[in-house]
Amino acid sequence: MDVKNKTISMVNETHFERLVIAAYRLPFKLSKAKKGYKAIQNSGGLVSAILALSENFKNSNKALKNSKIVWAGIADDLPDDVTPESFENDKFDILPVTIPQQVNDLYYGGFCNDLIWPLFHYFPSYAVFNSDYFKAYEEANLKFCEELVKTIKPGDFVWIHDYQLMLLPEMIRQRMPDVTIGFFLHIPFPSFEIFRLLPRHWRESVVKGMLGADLIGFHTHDYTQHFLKSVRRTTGYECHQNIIYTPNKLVKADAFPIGIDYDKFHDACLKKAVLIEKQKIKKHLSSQKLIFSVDRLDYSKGLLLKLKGYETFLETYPEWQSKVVFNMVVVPSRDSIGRYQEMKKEIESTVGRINGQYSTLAWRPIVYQYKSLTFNELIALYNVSEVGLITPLRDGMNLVAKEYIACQVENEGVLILSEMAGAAAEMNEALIINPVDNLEMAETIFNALEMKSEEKHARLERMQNRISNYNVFTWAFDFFNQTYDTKEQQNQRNVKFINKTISSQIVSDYRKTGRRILFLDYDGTLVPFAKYPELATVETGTLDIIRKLSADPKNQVAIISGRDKKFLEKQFADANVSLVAEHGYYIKKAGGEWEATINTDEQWKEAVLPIMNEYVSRCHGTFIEEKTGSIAWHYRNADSEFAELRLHELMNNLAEIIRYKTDLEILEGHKVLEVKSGKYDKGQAANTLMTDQNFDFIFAAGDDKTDEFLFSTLSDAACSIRVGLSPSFAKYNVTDIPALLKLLEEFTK
Ligand code: GDG
Repeated sequence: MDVKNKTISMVNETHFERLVIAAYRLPFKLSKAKKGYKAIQNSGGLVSAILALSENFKNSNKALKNSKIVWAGIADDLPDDVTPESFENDKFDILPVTIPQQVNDLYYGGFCNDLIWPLFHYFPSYAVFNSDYFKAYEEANLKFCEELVKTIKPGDFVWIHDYQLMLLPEMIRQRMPDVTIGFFLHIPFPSFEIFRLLPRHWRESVVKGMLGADLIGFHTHDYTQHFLKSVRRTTGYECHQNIIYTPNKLVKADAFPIGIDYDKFHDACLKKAVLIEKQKIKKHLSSQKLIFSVDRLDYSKGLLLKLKGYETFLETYPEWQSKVVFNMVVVPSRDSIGRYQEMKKEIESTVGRINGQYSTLAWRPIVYQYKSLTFNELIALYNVSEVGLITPLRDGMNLVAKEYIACQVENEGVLILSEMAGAAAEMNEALIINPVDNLEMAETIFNALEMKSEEKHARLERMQNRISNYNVFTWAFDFFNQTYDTKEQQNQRNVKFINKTISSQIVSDYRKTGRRILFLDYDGTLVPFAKYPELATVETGTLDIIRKLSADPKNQVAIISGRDKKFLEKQFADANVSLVAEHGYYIKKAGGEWEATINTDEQWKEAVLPIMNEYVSRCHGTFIEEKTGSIAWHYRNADSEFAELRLHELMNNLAEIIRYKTDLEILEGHKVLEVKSGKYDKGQAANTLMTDQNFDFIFAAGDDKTDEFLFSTLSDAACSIRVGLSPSFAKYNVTDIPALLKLLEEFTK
């Protein structure tokens, strides 16, 4: 079984009933038909992957048999009399999205191409910031959303593509919370330093928009990491490895380097029409070697730098003059726009200058073409050229690099590839260069031309193996599969989420029982976090619930916190509750006095305090809270990324200090690092409060790692709840504080 069929047979095991694609442009050309219009799909990689997959889904999946793939997008030159029904295509249901010209100019021409494109390709000085752009971007995404929600059904897989639709996942999610959504970004996701140039509201909307998806795909690990960092910095959501814990669900971000339809390119080299094209090219070349490049006209492609590198090569290695031809194809794009027009002029004058300087009667060093090639011409050029010169300044992936490798049927080509292309992450065996370094480019062209066949073969074979294995089908399959894996993870987590049935069960258990104890953590559980700890005071409504619970003679309520005695006493002055302060160092039974659970020698503080103080000066916005049995370093108000870095350093430093003081431990809470004696914790405090008593209902709620001591100490019969999405020993999770308070309020009714 070939790779394509193997992949497809794996895909058959996935479970969706219909595929709905949304991408800015519809990959169809319209031609007048008897009734309405015939829509002919273009031959791009994505379309062929989707087509091949859908053909095979249909053979094995009953639901898919009668369903066509839906493709939503904007149609170029849409005639006025066109309606969705008038598109004829036997494989796709086409959903044309229409956006008024004026809005589209601001949306596509403006926000997408004058802002996101330059910014995400590291050309911030080309980025245009215009508030009308963002409004149009929202409007256009909404237009897509409105069209799509009319069509989307449960069981559909919605796959949204690229930077033109970054708000769409969340817009659909708002209207259809359970639908499966994947989002794939085809361009780079830049480092946070670049991303943060977007106005705050725009960048928050972009990040939250993308997080509406279940899975977010990028071409490389680096782009994924950049995105995760931007999520942390713009939203503060917790991220562990590639999982982002948003308030409602977990979302996965990962690298899926897009592949090509390898066989299509490889096999095309042997087709008759391509052989004819090859003959034509060879006739012009005599014995000269051919260097080839094809790029869309764009500043991200580094076209002038490529010419500079080639010129340096001619200058440095004069022995190669007359023996090599560089065929530079530039595909027309956006050339009605000033910047592109200028770039084109500059390229053409540079080509003219180099040709003027080096040409002879019999030889022209550069054959420049400003046009699109036919597929057969492209394949022939890939196949015939000794060197593929692919040197973008920035590129999400660059499929040309992969296609060039696939077309090396005789294994005689060498790929020179910019390290700034996403493809470089997968293609180590190419000759990797920095496109701004013209000396390196010149030397690399020389090395490529001089390379021995064995080395060429060895390099090509490795790349061909990789690219033929992880092709466009495997890529799409991997994406679908990972999305369902993520859904599975969400579901597993949902099992722990308290839904109506579970909540009624807990309330009914509560009501049936007569000796109950309730352990409630304070910060992040009963009270939201504030900028400074003293500002996080308990609200009247919450206090009412606690009072009512503690007034019930069947209940013992214990507030179990890392806070100090004084603070807790003040917050719960008139409630009949037990208090546990400093994670269990002090316990005060309801109506009783404070008691210390241990006697610690506090000399250790002398060693720890100066280190923590040092980190207060080294990390702006952090502060120290000193308690009887512990010292805490709070970093909630510091720059989160920087604080994370300092946190690890501080932990290492502290670990050194307390290595010989085995009774001390380092405790990580919510944006706080605490050093305390390891002889007590919330779990032990809870046990103390339950000593010699039999409870038939044990309840515990908390929100951070310190509460895990409590959860893990309780018996299986206990009902424990972690506030938030983080993994936990607790039996259940609730999304947030209001959800917990709602349950506690139910107890009081
Ligand atoms: C985005 C990202 C990422 C080019 N000239 C001709 C021609 N082509 C075909 C090539 C190739 C495609 O166009 C260009 O490849 P890119 O990789 O640049 O793809 P884009 O869609 O433009 O760009 C990019 C990609 O998405 C995929 O995720 O790699 O980084 O910017 O397939 O063969 N085809 C023909 N004549 C030409 O003159 N027939």
